[in-house]
Amino acid sequence: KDIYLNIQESVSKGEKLLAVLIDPDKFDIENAVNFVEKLNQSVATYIFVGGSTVEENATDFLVSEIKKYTKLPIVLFPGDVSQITNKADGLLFLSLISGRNPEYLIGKQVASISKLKHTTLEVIPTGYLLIENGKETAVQRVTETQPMPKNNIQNIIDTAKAGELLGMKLIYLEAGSGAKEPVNPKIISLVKQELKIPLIIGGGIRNKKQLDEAYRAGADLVVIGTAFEEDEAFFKELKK
Ligand code: 1GP
Repeated sequence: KDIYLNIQESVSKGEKLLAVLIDPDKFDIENAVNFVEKLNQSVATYIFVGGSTVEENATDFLVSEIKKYTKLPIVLFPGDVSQITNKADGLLFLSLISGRNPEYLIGKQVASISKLKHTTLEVIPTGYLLIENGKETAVQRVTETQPMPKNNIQNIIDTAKAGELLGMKLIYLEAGSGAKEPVNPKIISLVKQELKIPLIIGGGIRNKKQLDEAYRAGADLVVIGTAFEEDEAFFKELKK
């Protein structure tokens, strides 16, 4: 299991990475073969699985299904402890450092340990920052935290840097699933300049132009969910 090592290697070569996010709550399991087939043919390098509100056991079932059809690493991006399953390869061990809700800073993490102990998942400590995007998102609602105002860029930079200095291995700037606007390229580039660790960007990226903008600004890995959920033709736009 060397998901993190591979991310670091790609970053050092200047390669750009793409994760397709599958939300077990929205995914049509009947369509799994077809969806994963398209995913395999695309430029995607990772499959992330997670959501803000997912039914108990739905993640476990979904991961074992998609595992049958792909060799791509499956990384959990959990909204809750119940979404941890040993069937995946890795786990983003998230702390919502943009917010001040202790549950999502450290509470859920403590609660996950008894479950994590029984897995062989590669655990990747990740500083997670929710950035204002123009409308309320599920992350904001579920975690009861405010997104960071997008015009206070210094605060975003300092928060990301604090995450790095606390020992986190990845920083994830999140606009929220289905965001009106993705994280502004200017914010991406200023945060990237300050960081030594890889930078993930997600939320509201719906076309190739926005994807390329995020990469150009300094995103190492981009996460896209909604655009694939809404139209699988988006895979074609991103052909290998
Ligand atoms: C959400 O960053 C991810 O947590 C992806 O967002 O669904 O808007 O692509 P989208």
